[in-house]
Amino acid sequence: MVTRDHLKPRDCCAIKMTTPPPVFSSLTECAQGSQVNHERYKGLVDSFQAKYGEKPKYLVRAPGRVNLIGEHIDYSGYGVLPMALEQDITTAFVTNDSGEICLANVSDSYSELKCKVADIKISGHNWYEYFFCGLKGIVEHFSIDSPIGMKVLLDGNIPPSAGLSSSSALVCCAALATVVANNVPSPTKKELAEICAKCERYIGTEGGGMDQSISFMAEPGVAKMIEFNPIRCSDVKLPSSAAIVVSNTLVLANKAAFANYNERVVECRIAAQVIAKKKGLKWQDIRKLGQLMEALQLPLEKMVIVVAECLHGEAYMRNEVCKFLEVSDEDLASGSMSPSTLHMQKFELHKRAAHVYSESLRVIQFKKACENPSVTMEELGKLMNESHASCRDLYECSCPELDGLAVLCEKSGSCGTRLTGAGWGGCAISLVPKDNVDSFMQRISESFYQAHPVRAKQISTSLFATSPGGGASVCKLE
Ligand code: NG1
Repeated sequence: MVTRDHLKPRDCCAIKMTTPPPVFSSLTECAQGSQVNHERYKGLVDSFQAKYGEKPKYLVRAPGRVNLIGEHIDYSGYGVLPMALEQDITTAFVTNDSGEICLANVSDSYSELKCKVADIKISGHNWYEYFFCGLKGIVEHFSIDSPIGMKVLLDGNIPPSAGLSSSSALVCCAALATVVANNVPSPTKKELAEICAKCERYIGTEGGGMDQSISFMAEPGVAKMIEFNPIRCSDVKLPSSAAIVVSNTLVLANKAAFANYNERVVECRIAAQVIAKKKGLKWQDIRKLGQLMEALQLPLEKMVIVVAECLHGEAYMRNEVCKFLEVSDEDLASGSMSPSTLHMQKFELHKRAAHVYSESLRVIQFKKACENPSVTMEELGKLMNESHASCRDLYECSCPELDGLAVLCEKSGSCGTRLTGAGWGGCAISLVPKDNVDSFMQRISESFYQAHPVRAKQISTSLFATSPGGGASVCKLE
């Protein structure tokens, strides 16, 4: 039986979380062995000088991530298992006392911006608003009265809208740069992760905190099991013979542009409330499926059964939910829904809750399997395949391209393949024996990318093997 008490954080990880992100003094240290990043950082310093006519004082980087298993469960309060990528968002900057922020990107496809830090507004989904989220989060959290002015140049190599968390990397990078620029006394990785998980919600998505946590807490060579309320983590090491290969469908997964993500958050909340009422709990106090489990004091395996007992398999119509909870339509909207989901007329409560509890169980099984020295790749791959099937059938956050790619990956030698991140496009990850990575990638290259002219052009950034990278850091330049 698995209860939440089995998930006490490892002491060493708990200590590391209470340290601030590392500060390096050279680009080489900052690149942590990545030749690609080293070259990028040098290029960024040169571009900064060419643009602003002075050398940057600092470089701050924050990585993207893949999630190995545990999709769409962080916002229900359950642990997830991500690892950081080598790809990151990096910002070079100097400070001044203008009170203004000049924000530019090395890529011409992103517009420049100059405004008073005090005047920043987060209303739409412009790229720089993710930077503003991080900046505003720090300014508000530390009650900084007159935030310092900054000239900033950004460079990123995380494919955007691909489920690899480029948006959170930008938020985390901006937050850490704001901390350094304003001399905020050493916030810890944990504190920064909490602030960034909150402030990215200014954009309008009700995320759970996985992406910001791994961006700060990642360490080279290990994936992390991250748990919430409060945020904590422990190391998970994949078998030494295992490699992770990322393949991007190139179907853009821009969750801020659609309500799908927040709709799932609302369905999970209402599912928890309906079950709570059925079980005689004060349902108004329950907001998350994780909270419901705690209130019922049951293990995850039992929660899967509770879902089947308490919720019917059809979608619940809005008036049916109101009637059952004995609330008016307005009260349901204001108490359980969110501004971008007010249009919802039906709710898939059974499917969503069944996914959350079974996926949470798979995360724990995956972690335990990794701790077993005789674990097989097939065992881990099976959990990943089951996770993908659950995302596809119960959570309905896959898409035909991801499903098709998963089938190709299986035929090409993957032990397990699943979508990673929010889904509805973006990337799949595959667990592949290290010895077979080249042949696996060759097959996917031929069957998925070369056969398609648009995909073929982007293959070099879309299909790659990866291993766990380090977390956000600062580089102090002279
Ligand atoms: P991405 O893949 O970055 O859209 C989102 C959420 C995560 C998590 C996953 C699904 C944000 C910033 N990120 O990730 O918290 O819920 O979806 O597992 O909202």
